[in-house]
Amino acid sequence: MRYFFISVLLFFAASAYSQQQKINIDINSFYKPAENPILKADSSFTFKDPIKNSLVRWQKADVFNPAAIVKNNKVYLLYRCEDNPAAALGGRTSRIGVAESEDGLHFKKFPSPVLYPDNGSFKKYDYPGGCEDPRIVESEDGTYVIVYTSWNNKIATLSIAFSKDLFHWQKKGPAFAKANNGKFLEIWSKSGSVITKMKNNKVVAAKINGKYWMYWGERFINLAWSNNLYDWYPLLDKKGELKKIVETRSKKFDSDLTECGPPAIITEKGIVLLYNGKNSTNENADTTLPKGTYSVGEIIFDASNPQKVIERSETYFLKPSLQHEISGQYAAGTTFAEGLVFFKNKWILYYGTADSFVGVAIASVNENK
Ligand SMILES: *[C@@H]1O[C@H](CO)[C@@H](O)[C@H](O)[C@H]1NC(C)=O
Ligand SMILES: CC(=O)N[C@H]1CO[C@H](CO)[C@@H](O)[C@@H]1O
Repeated sequence: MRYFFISVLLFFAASAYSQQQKINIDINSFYKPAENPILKADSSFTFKDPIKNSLVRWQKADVFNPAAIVKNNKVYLLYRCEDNPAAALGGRTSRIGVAESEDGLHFKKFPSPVLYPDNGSFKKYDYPGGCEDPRIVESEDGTYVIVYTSWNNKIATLSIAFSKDLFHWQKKGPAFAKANNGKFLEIWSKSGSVITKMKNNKVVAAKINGKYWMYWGERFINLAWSNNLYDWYPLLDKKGELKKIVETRSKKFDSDLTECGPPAIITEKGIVLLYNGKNSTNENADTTLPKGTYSVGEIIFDASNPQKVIERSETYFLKPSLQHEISGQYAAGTTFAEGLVFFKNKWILYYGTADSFVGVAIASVNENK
């Protein structure tokens, strides 16, 4: 009897939540807890590289730029790891590892990487540079989708992988392989932020007007659509060029780049995209930030028209301030957001710091708003 009542209550709580979908993110309430940084490099982790056929210390150099997702009431990070501290930039391979947490702050790492360059048809895209900068979403049928950068030390290629369990990944190849007869296969592509929604208290990929959508890009923000979450088609302007949905702004934190952050999410205000603005390194820069700094801002798009900007933050809400955020592999200072979860009634934002560590910021949800 008691069990029955509890089940009914849970059922009503869950169904009310899915219908209302009343979620909001108050970007100005994010703070950095004392646990920072939450992941560090570790040279004790080894793995037999299938291409070199030898043991590598796959996270000896740096760990950063994490994707984040909630599964079975735990937070999982899929984070980028670089292997060789001695190698200059370009001489390292990135692989993606998994870490698990009960509280969103203290993580246990799993021993082997789960996404990495291997022999086979995708090696030409991701070797020797590796698999970088993942973002992750779940589809309504429970498939996990990673959007990541394949890096062959020549060109960055936005790529897709699927998994049912977060550990075994099937590479699907370049996101734009089929679009316009392969025209966008040769271009520099990065940073895909698939639009999601909250359903039954879970964040899942959303369809708008019958299609999935993804903001992507580094220099400016473009949009792409898909029917299956792996073949993506970029939006084009009248000239047939990539359509610029959002561009950089002179004298602001995003004067050099507007690079997509974690998966976008539909809230009461519209589609919220958190993005990484890079300050210019010339006279165009925001003078309140060091040259080349990466900080995080917000854009809100119309929930029924993902091309239409409703609101854009004038300045950053998160910037490098802690010692490990302003010194490291990328010394200009970086808080580079890629993972956002709703967990135990808080928004938790995971970011890379100076291409060296994983950091975290938390925003509590005000129930009375
Ligand atoms: C992958 O290819 C390399 C070089 O061709 C070879 O040495 C290695 O044994 C291959 N690895 C596997 C697992 O087949
Ligand atoms: C605080 C700071 O260093 N701001 C710099 C931002 O970038 C511009 C352009 O490089 C510099 O002039 C500012 O000094």
